[in-house]
Amino acid sequence: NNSHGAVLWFTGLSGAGKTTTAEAVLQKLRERGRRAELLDGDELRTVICKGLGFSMEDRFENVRRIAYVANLLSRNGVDVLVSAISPYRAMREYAQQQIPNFVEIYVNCPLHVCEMRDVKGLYAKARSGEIKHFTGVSDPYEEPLQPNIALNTSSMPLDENVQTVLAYLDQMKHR
Ligand code: GGZ
Repeated sequence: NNSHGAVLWFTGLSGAGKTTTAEAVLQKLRERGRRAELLDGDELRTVICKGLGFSMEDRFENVRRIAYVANLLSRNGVDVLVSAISPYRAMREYAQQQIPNFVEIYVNCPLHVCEMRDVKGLYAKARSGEIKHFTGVSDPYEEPLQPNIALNTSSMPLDENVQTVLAYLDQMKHR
């Protein structure tokens, strides 16, 4: 459908750079005059996903709500950038099935690099056991097997990753 926006679904570990990359792409899209919105898992957990935890069930519910909103926006021509760990393949497949123009973007970054960055100090808390079920430490992350785009934030600069995403969007049909 020509009037649909794309849904760029950024998946990866905490601290891998999903939100940073998505924000940079968002800015570029807006500069190009596109209507675009970012749905950030961490942020939505303070509003429409408030009260959800990190069990498998709650993570699925989180993704289900995000996919629902992404769908509403994208069918109205808005490009949607989603930043959520979305650690299970099944939940990403669910989102893909719900959403036309779904683009899976694997924001890859080795665990030890995420852990070294530890921007919010969450990995330290996960290692000490203060936070349980922490993705990559004490909870699973199922890597995408066939992502539409694979980025690496430890070996590639932000600018280059942004260009990779924009180039992919440019070659998408029906946009
Ligand atoms: C993973 C956690 C956890 C646990 C709190 N596991 O990097 P952040 O801090 O800013 O973003 C992470 C966010 C994860 O929310 P998502 O909505 O993206 O997750 S999911 O898609 O799995 O539903 C992280 C923080 O919350 N955080 N506890 N146990 N990340």
